[in-house]
Amino acid sequence: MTGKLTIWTYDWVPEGPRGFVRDMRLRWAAEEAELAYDVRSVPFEDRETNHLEFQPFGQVPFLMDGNITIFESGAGLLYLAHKNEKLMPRDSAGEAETLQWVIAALNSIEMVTVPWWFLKVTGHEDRGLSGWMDNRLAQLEAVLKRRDWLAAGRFTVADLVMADVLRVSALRAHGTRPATEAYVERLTARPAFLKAHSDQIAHFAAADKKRAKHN
Ligand SMILES: N[C@@H](CCC(=O)N[C@@H](CS)C(=O)NCC(=O)O)C(=O)O
Repeated sequence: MTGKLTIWTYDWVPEGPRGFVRDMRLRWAAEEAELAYDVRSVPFEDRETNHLEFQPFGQVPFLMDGNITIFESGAGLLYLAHKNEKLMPRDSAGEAETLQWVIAALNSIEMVTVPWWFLKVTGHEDRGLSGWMDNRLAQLEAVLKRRDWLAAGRFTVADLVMADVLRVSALRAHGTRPATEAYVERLTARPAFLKAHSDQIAHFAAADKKRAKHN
């Protein structure tokens, strides 16, 4: 499919998650690959029921490309990676490396960092999660000590999603991992990240203004 992509996010979110809502991943990838896109919104209120035909968990983001709709930010990233070589190399070895690190970011790192963060903010008992997470992050630190990029010796969508998982402030403040910190800093200094980030902040700031007018 060609033509303009549509990245869907919420029409508004509270201050806390701004800059971290996962449409960031799709915006960032589209910016890196110079793919044309629009951003559209579903209401944050009643999110659990109001767009289940596109995202069965009532979450964002999801992506539309012509008559194709795809949910899960990781799936959206891989879909975009197939459109543009800047996000994933075209040789089989490079593609395999990219795929494995995208899944590792989501299924080995984020699967522990998100619950860890959630227990921390809700004040619930850790139940050993910190030890599990610290071990994973130390293993990743050892990898990042040896190389600048996760896959294929170059920037790929695997770095994009891994950096997005790792850039959460509470995580960066927890422990000392110099190679990981340098990696996150380097990735989040990329112009495509900065553009995606400021666009997301502007999207929710515009929503504040609209709300203020209506109240
Ligand atoms: N695994 C999903 C997670 C999506 C997700 O957690 N989205 C958040 C925003 S970043 C959301 O919609 N939260 C509202 C909710 O869960 O009700 C993905 O990566 O797309």
